[in-house]
Amino acid sequence: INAEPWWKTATVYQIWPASYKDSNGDGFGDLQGIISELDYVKSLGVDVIWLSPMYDSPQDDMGYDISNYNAIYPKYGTMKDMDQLIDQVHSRGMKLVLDLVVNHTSSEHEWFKESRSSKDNPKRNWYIWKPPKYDEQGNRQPPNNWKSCFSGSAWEWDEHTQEYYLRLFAATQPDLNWECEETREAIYEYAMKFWYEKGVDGFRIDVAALYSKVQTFEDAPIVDHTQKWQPFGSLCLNGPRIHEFHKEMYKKVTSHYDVMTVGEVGHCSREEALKYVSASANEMNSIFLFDLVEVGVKGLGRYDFAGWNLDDMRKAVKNMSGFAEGTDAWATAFSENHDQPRSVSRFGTDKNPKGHNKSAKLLAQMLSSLSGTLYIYQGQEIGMTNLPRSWPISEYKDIETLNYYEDFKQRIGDDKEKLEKLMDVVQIMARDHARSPVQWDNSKHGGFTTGEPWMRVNDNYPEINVASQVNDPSSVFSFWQKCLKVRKSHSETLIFGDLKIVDNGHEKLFIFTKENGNKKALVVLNFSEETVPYVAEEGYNLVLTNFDENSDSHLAPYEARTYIK
Ligand code: ISL
Repeated sequence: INAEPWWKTATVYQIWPASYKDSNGDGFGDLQGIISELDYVKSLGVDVIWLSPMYDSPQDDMGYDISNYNAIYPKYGTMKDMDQLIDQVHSRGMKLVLDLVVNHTSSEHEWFKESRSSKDNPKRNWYIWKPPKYDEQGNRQPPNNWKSCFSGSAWEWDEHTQEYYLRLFAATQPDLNWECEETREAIYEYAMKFWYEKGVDGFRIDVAALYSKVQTFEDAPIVDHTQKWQPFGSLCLNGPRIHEFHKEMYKKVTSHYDVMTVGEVGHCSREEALKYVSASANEMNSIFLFDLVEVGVKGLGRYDFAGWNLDDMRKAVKNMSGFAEGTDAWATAFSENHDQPRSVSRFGTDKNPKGHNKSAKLLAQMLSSLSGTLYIYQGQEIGMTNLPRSWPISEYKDIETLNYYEDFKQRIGDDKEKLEKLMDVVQIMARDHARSPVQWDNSKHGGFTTGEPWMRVNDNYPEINVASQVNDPSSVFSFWQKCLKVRKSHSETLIFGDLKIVDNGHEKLFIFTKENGNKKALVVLNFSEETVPYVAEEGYNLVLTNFDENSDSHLAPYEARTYIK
């Protein structure tokens, strides 16, 4: 029998612990809060939960700065709570996947504390240390011009030992040195096997393409002439030993367990992507590519956002859904996560209740028709939206946004108009849009906490919340339930089919087929707020739509239909 592994047809639901549900009134989400909502999660119809970092951490990057892989952040709970969570997820027939963050640790991790203590400490080589350079004026400079993903130089000066350490993200997120075998062994042991032995079912692998740095540590080419620090590009991304490292991780750890791995890879050619995820490569089961979440991003970073059109969407969907076609690799489908704004605000509308309801459903219908393992991010199932434009920068909490804002201010000065323009883009693209607390009901703070929430709840919680949707057959939530059922019952086309775009570049309609043998699905999406003429093809059965009635001659605004033959 050619049985497919369980993770291929699975739908994964991502939980970001700080903002899911607070059980003890301290204003932070926690593990007991998650446990209390497992029946809700199960009722959506998902198979797997991916839990973002719940490890001990100073939380400079919301847990992606880990100070101990084998302990729980106290505000989230204890190891006992974690064991209970694993158990409770399993007893409901679901699986639990954790986040594996091993490109870097927190600077509070014991490994780094030792490493920074002296140049001859045995763990010195576990991180990436380099002596300074000096410019013509004799001023101390970092070893090269690499820019941090969170603005500024990627190197941090350490007074104590008079060297710089590399940190591609925050100053408190030193990069581990994957060149050192002992470091890799420790990662496998503490960050991975420890959790597999506890029964977790896989990992989402953070920045999985960044571990191998080009060892010359040379300057990156200048692509942005207005700035001193330059994107590190291929000097860190998909580096020389990256596939060797992933093969080793697979051989030494992953292959010994019945688990799934999904690597955050982001940007690369199809050829490069297949190296990570072709089954015969024995590296990772699947990867996240950023085509869809970066629709409209035209420059070097997310704030170089230029708006989007349906052509951008078509191209992204084709790249994402189709990248594994005809190979032994596997795709993923997602439009949100904890680093991305809310998709209904970006690709649909949050401006009026009807448009919001219909466009959130249209996006659900599109996403659940794409190939690969499907991912839903907390709150997406009720159509949670971006934060209001009226919120000032002081409501934003994310280090990436705040550093960018400060850096921008330093470069352009306190120019009010330009800062307002930046806020226009922040309101579309910031990571914090995904990070505001889940809106459970219409009580104070959306029922997220009985205390003061660590981050303000979106003002629209009285209108958009779980309680008002779970028993309403016309809600976004109920529609997601339907989508997931239809996806499973037509998996041969929707999950496994090859995607072909058939709309001939229509300005408002996005139409594609998913084909597998003699089975064919036809997905018709009106991405506009207008009525558009459309006559359905003969010989198909309608299996899913976001309207109660469908016309023979046109599609209503944001109408979506899936036909099967
Ligand atoms: O969101 C980004 C900045 O605009 C991305 O570049 C992001 O930093 C990148 O996708 C890596 O993300 C992952 O690693 C980061 C962490 O902050 C993100 O939350 C995580 O998903 C560092 O661990």
